[in-house]
Amino acid sequence: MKHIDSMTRTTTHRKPTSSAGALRLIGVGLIVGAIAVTASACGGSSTGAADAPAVTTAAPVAKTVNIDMIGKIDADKGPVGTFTSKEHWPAMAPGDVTFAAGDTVVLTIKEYDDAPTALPAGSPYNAVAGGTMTLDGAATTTVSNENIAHTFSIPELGINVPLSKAPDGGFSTTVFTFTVAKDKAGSYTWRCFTPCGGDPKGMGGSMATKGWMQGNVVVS
Ligand SMILES: [Cu+2]
Repeated sequence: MKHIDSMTRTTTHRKPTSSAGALRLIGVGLIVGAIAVTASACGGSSTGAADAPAVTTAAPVAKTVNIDMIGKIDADKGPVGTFTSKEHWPAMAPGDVTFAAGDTVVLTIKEYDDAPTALPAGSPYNAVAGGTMTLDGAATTTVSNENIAHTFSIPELGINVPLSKAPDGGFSTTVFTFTVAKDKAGSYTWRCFTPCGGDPKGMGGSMATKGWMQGNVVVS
């Protein structure tokens, strides 16, 4: 309304040369006022009419996606339902995960494996990468070799989630929050980098088998 007032004042405060001229100037003032009201109805910006199509075709608002995984153990101990019953074959379930690029993904992993598996000295996989992480509710940026059991890693996306061993008879809870850029949609493989598999180097068996210590990641 302030805009209209200033327009009207500027127009009607001119000194008319005749009564007919005064009426004409007031009429112009009303037309200018009407145009100002129209512009305000489009959002009030100076380019309201030009902006309108862009607003109606804007991309959908990114959503938050929750994904839950369980880190299973290979021996017959711990809570029922978390065993793989295959010696040296720990697993993460479900093996495959799907989410959309641009979404905020909250990945919650309950790790039941209570045995640490150290990474080689100097490994980058002790450190959190590609998002933020809490371990049992506390902000965490790295997990030491004394505590690390597995990792959930997607190297192509710069994502690494070091998973802490479970307390005796329980589980650790890791919550990792991340967003994959829109131009990174595609198919990837997540894998574990601790040498937790069955061969002498710890990289065989479950480590080399999808659905166990690796799986598919589909970013739509
Ligand atoms: Cu592992």
